[in-house]
Amino acid sequence: MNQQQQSQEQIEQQIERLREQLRRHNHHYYVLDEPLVPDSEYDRLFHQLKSLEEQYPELITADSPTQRVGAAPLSSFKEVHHKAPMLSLGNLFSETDLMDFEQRSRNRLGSDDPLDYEVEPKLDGLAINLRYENGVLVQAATRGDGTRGEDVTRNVRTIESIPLKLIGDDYPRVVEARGEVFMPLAGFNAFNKKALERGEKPFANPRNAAAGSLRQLDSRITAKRPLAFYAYGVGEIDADPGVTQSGVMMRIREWGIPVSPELQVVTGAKACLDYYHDLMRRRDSLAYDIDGIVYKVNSLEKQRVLGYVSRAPRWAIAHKFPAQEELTVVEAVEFQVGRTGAITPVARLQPVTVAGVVVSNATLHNMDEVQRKDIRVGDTVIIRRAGDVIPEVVSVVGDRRPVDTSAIVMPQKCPVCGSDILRTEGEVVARCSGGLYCSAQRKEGIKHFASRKAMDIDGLGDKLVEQLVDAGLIEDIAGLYQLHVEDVAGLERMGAKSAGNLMDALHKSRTSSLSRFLFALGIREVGEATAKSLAQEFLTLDAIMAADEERLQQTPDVGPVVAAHIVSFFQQPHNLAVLGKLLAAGIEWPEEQRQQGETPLQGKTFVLTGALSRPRSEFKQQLQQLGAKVTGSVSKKTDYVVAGEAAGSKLKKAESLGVTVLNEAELEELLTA
Ligand code: 9MJ
Repeated sequence: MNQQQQSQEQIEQQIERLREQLRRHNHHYYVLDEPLVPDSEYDRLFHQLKSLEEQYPELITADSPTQRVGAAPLSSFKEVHHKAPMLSLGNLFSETDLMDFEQRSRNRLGSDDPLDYEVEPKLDGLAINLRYENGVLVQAATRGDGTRGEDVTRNVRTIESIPLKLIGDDYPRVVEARGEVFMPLAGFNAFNKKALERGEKPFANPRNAAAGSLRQLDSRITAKRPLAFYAYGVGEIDADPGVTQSGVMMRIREWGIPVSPELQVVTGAKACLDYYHDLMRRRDSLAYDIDGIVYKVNSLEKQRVLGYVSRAPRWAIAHKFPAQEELTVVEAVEFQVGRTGAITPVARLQPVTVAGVVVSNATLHNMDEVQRKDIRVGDTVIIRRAGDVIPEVVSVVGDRRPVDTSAIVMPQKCPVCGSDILRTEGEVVARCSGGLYCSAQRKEGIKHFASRKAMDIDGLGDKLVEQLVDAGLIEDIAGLYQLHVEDVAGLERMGAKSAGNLMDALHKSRTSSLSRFLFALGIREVGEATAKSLAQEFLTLDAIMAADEERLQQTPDVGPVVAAHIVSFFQQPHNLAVLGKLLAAGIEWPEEQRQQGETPLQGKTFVLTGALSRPRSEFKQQLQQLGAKVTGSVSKKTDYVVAGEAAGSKLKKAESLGVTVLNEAELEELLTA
């Protein structure tokens, strides 16, 4: 072999090594949610590969991780004929519907045994089929009418979490993974923010954003959109798929294709409902929108027996969450004054039930939002209520606008104290300039001080604070501890007993913690987490008060803006006077300790595999709280492998390495020990 050939071969090997490394990193990042290296290292490898490929363009292959940038526009999408039809799902809307579904399935199966279901969130995006031949992504197509879809391969190749090449070597020669392309909320919000800054039209919701992005003829545009993918089934596959739906999904995940981390196996309709309610509660903390749950009979044999009706499987059904959006009419707009004087326009609405709760107010955030959404009094609007979040106006229904609407105008004077309303150049928020002269600001400050996560003063609700301030009994938070039982007992709906209880609660609240107290003071931008970090960093109030901006910024999460707010708070004579009175009233806290210490599973490394009966993320969080590390791959360094249902190669590897294997019950025992 001459010198040149040898170096050519070495370069080919180097390129292939880099590609393998990048694929492995992608798999850990997107599928296992366990990055192996920091982003900077990934970028370094990526650029190394890219520059080698630039030097040797003849070595570029379509499955290289660099080949995701999009290509010149198409004039139209080619049609794709699905080898196995892509199904849609029937819906059910109530618990009775679910019981009926279960009973129907059992009747058809001729068995009264409880059924196992694979359960997973229903994503609201665009269904696609990914076809891999010899491990390489060769085609991606939309569902279309279920038989014929559109070839969106170029666009799908730009989605980073979709592998261009499968990992490992035990994938079938042909496998089609089916799933949903969606836009996670962070990306959706960031994209819309940028669109607005550029004066472009934002997307109405993440579903439209995903569909609009995937159906671009110019894949270079798709490449700029933050899309993601979770598989929920298979199409054509030239291997024995195994015996359960969950087992198939675990194998797909092992080949490097992302599968929802929420996927579980449960037994019986009752357990399906528990899962439904659990996810509905957690719906707003997920990184993406879901609109319900999908229940699938887990046994593939039972699926075959149950079969299909029209284009929907009889073995799967979607259970939709209640709608979070409804239509109503804006009857008036009022302006509320917050703790920091911020003026918020609030729409008074014709009352309407949204997701089971009657809504009659919705925040309009600020005047920029009012203008952008072009909201007028009298308009019919779409309102959205998501979880505990304050309901908001999504958009106006333009063609329902009556002729006699009126504009929403920011007042020039504070509706509560009459001071000027000012808006600093470059800020979206307008503020009442009354400061502590404004009773609204004082009331909000006291409500915040008393709230659960601050001083947690039981029984001191919003109404009572308003009465106390309106009656002139207190002026500020320090006044709370000067109250006498007779002052309070005379108030509306207050007897001697509740007055006594409030006194007790006030007394009790004096013993608190430094972080709660800091949070309770209501320093601008100092939320709960920042207050905790400050307490940990400085340990005493005196040390925080003595710190300058530079020193404050050594605290995690404290930047120049927060530091400036803190310094300015402790410079104001009024605040120092209030602080003095609070400390004189006996507010105290135990000495702050730096957290470290040993926790029971400190330093132990866990790998979770297979389907568990609670979300993997929950187990992971619990383990981490006990000091354990949770990683994605099994090695000699792994202490425990937790094997759920249909665990595959990781379990085998654990056994071959002699790593301790736990079942779910044993894990639960460790967690509660
Ligand atoms: C969605 N949209 O999340 C299915 N889906 O299964 C899930 N859709 C499906 N499964 C069979 N999780 C046909 C459609």
